[in-house]
Amino acid sequence: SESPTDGVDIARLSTEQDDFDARLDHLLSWEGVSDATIQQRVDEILAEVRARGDAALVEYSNRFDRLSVVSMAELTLGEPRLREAYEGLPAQQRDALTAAAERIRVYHEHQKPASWQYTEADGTVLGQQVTPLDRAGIYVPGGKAAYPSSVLMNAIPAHVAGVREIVMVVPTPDGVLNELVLAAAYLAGVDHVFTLGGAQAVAALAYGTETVPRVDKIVGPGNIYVATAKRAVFGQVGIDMIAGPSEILVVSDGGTDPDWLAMDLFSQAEHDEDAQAILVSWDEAHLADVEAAIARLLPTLERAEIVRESLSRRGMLIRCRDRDEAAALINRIAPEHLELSVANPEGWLGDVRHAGAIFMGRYTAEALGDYCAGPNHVLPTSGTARFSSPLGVYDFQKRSSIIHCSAEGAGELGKIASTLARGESLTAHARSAEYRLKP
Ligand code: HSO
Ligand code: ZN
Repeated sequence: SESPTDGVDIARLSTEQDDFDARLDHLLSWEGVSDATIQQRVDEILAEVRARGDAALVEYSNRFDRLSVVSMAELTLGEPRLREAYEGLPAQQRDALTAAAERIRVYHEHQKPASWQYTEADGTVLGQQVTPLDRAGIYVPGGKAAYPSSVLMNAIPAHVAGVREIVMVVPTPDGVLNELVLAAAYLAGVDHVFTLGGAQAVAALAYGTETVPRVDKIVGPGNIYVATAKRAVFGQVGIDMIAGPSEILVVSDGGTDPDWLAMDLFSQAEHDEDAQAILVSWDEAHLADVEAAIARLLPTLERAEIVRESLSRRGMLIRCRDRDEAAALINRIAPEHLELSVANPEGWLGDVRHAGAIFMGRYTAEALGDYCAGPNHVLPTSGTARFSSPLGVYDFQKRSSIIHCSAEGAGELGKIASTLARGESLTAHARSAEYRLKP
């Protein structure tokens, strides 16, 4: 029963409909475009940057960002320039950015894992040592999608993890710098910024050039060229997840102001036309109230056209039978953002197995988490919350195993190892272990 409301054609679903599963799956599915031409162009750019370094970067930047620079020096911003951007911000922006950065830092400090070890009776010590990456690269998109908040969310966990050098790349189409992005980089502890974008920026970070240092891992969102380039250099360097469009699933028990819920759905939908906003409730009258609020408030939005498009492409208002059915839907959808707009959200936590971030109660708008609550806003999308986690300090660290055998321990382990090694016909292994057996 689709019910167009003043040009907002948001799908109405009920779990009682025969075709509910098919409709839900259809609206959830999202295919990232990946075509052979893009792949080929990206491969060519990667090869050029790898072979010709800075010269290729200068050429591509002039071509794709309509610049006219002659050397990488003109595409390099050092710490003083970042500080200048920070200091030049209007006080209110500067204070808000600083407060957000501090809250994000404190939250991520709690994520720092400890190294550990234990000692066995014979004195053998076993453990795990956690160490940061030497260098991380952060890709920041240009233009409309250049979010200073995302600079904080990507760079602060790297900084907290103890990464020695954080390199950021951001394209400057037509030479336009985004001061808020530079200020965020300053606050987040970014060491240098190169005004590069696209596949060429990814190539520079992955392979290194005369000017751009090679990094160990590349994180941050980007367009299809960036995503394709990241996939291609994976293995040479680490990468984060390739994010799909942003999504929100709101569960309401009927007790939240419909205007609040409509605006929460809009806040996701305004990101882009493929973003997904879903509301689930067992209260039919409440769903109708939210639908009316959507129709009334949508025309008041700055980004009304994007929101209208995204709600009609992939939005849903779902009526379910009861609370348990709502909980089952959460786990089936495994949303990037889950808002539990209910009276007793703690009572739900035990039932939520798959969600990137869980916003508890009527007051916790997703927008607060997007900017400043503290947790990361880089989250698993498209159902990948089934197996992955928010970006965090752990993404900028690795673990080394520690093994320190006592003489006695080497004797005990040597017997086991030599037996297993002979079973594998690896006699040098066996003899290496046997040398250390007690006579
Ligand atoms: N909701 C976005 C993050 C963001 N929102 C940035 C505003 N700025 C992806 O989860
Ligand atoms: Zn957002």
